[in-house]
Amino acid sequence: MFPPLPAGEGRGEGEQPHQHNPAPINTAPSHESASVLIIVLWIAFGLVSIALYFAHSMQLEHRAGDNRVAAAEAEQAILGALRYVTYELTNLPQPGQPPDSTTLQAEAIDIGPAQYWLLGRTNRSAGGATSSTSATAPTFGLIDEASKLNLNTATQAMLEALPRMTPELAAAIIDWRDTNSEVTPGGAEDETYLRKNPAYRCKNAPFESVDELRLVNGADLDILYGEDTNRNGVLDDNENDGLASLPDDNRDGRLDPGITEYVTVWSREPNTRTNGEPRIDLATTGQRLLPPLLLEKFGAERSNAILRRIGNNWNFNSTLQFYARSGLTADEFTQIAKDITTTNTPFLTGRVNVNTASEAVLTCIPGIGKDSAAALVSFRQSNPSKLTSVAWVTEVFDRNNSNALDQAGPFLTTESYQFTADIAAVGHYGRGYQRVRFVLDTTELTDQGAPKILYRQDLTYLGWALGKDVRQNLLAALDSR
Ligand SMILES: [Ca+2]
Ligand SMILES: [Ca+2]
Ligand SMILES: [Ca+2]
Ligand SMILES: [Ca+2]
Repeated sequence: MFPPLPAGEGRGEGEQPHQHNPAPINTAPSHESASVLIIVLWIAFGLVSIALYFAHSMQLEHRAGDNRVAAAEAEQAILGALRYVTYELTNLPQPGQPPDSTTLQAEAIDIGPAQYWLLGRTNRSAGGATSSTSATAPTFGLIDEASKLNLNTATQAMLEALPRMTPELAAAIIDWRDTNSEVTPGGAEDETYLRKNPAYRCKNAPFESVDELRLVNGADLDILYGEDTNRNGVLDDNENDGLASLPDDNRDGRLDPGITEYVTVWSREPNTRTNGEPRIDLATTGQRLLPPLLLEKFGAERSNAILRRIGNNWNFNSTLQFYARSGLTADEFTQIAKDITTTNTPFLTGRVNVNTASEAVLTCIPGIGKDSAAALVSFRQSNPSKLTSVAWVTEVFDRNNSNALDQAGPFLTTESYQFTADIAAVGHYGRGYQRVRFVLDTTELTDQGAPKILYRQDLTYLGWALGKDVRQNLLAALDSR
């Protein structure tokens, strides 16, 4: 006997079918909605990824755009700085003398959201530039082109005396600029250059830029730029760490730059008096024109004494030699120095400004050499008021050592007419660094009466040249925003 089934528990199919299979009825739609959910999730995930991707690339784009804006601001600041320098050089208080370095606006000058700097050289405008160029912070100002050796007028011996120079390169420089094709011993003419790949010819004409040196046989990057790879005249960290980072430097705590630091092609002075007339050429017009000038400046008695001392020999190889022989005082000489000359060409090319040249450059000048170069530099540092004409060098050389004076005289001046404005700038927030170098010539004027720009070179690719301090100041200004 079977116990009676409780109501509703019978297996009869017709009875309460819903209670027997609730699961199959509900499972089918739940599987479906799970798949839908997963698909939706995937789509959502995909959309989010795409959104994130675009957001990121927008951000990058925004950043890049922002940097482009900053670079454009820096470029404009450089043009602004160039206009400022042009103005200063147009309105020099004394033609032939550099602008006053103490009032020149050369460091972290604001132009809108941008700032510019004029990269100068250590103490040079102030009469310094010692042999130990060990400064790690840049000096700001203009660079005097007359403080350098002129590649077009320096003799082979003068070139050979430059730091890092090889006798072969010095000879090749002579061959590059001379019009003939006779090979100077160790030098290079057409046959050397035609063997190169690609082949080219020896120029046989004057240098038009310093960078042209890269074409001259034997000029490698080490000789040209030495340790100063960013060409700022300053010892940067990577230039004093040996081989840890380029360049391969000697880690001696001082900058050993290449020859481009010391040479120019632009230095020349007008051979005219301040009123624009030609200077009195002592050998030709001296006997006729100098006596009235001496009379006007110093009176009859003094003038006659000077003329007696000069005697009948009016041939001088330099005004410095004239000074030594005439018995003029340094003050007297300064008063007439710009009125007299020993050549009759319209320009005096390539004389070195003894007031601003570095010891390395002075060392190259005949009759000076290493010892006298150091003595000249230290004399001008301690006697800044005496530098009004070349007469002061006789206080360093023995005035009776006519040999040294005769040799050095033709190469020395105290005037400068060409200046480099090496301008670096950043845009807003210190971004968008740019650097362009200009060479300006005050002996050649534009229609507007402004100094002519002889050369323009973008140096942005050399990287940061303003040193650690400027970078830290910019970062600090950014933090304090
Ligand atoms: Ca030649
Ligand atoms: Ca450097
Ligand atoms: Ca290094
Ligand atoms: Ca070094």
